[in-house]
Amino acid sequence: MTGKISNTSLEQRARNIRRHALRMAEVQGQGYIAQALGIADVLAVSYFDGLNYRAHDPEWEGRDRFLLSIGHYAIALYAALIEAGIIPEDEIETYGSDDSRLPMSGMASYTPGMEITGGSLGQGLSIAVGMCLGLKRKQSGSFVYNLLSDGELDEGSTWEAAMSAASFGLDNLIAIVDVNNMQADGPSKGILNFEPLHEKFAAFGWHVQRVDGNVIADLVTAFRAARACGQRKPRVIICDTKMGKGVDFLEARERNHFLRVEPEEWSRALEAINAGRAS
Ligand SMILES: Cc1ncc(C[n+]2csc(CCOP(=O)(O)OP(=O)(O)O)c2C)c(N)n1
Ligand SMILES: [Mg+2]
Repeated sequence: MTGKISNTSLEQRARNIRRHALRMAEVQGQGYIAQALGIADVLAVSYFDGLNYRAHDPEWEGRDRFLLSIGHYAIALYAALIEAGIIPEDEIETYGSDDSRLPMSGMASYTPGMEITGGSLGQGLSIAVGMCLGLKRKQSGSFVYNLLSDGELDEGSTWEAAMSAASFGLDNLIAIVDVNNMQADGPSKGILNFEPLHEKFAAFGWHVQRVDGNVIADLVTAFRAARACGQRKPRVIICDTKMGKGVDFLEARERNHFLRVEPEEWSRALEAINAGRAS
């Protein structure tokens, strides 16, 4: 809910999101935890300063939609939905198990608050464009947020959607790109160089901001400016994030797209978050 809470409270929310994600990953002993730690600040600002929603009525028509293109980041979104009160905290123990509402890849039909099934990369922005057009036809004031990864920028469909969004003047669309400079096969820029990203989105007709995605105060300013910019343009917030943020030995891992962590390391990771070194 657009609650305008203090940055200190948002930092606490981000720490809680990291804790929930770590506890889920511990259930499986592995997971996409480095991304979750990296994106926790963005999710805290999204769910506690940016989005309008009703925790007890996740399908409320007047809500802002948050689309997760990147199904493998589901662990991060579940952690935010738990912190937001949309998913009960005790479901953490079911993470990734048969019959759980929290499968390892995000599935819209399973989980409250999960708007789309996004595991096939590069589809989210196109879905967001369609939703934005539909909301405009209904004269809704809701915004559609779409969290993409830097790996998704390699998908041509992302750029078709970016061009469409500007062409249709979708000022109800806010894309968030997590630039963690990592993909499944290694550092993103070594695979396909997507820079200069600010200039690319600007050339496509978007309102563009680029921020440190692990600095709450900067995120708050950018998220508020994206809603309020007043131009008839889609908006993008490019967020540079640090994988493993807040847990020094996970930040230091080189190939951290998918992590296995030893049992004793989970408690060390939680201690690092509890000690407040995150954010
Ligand atoms: C269309 C498509 N191609 C390939 C994949 C396999 N895949 C899953 S995650 C991933 C890496 C994508 O990059 P990014 O999300 O930036 O990785 P991360 O930051 O999580 O390391 C790939 C290629 C997929 N899910 N969908
Ligand atoms: Mg990445």
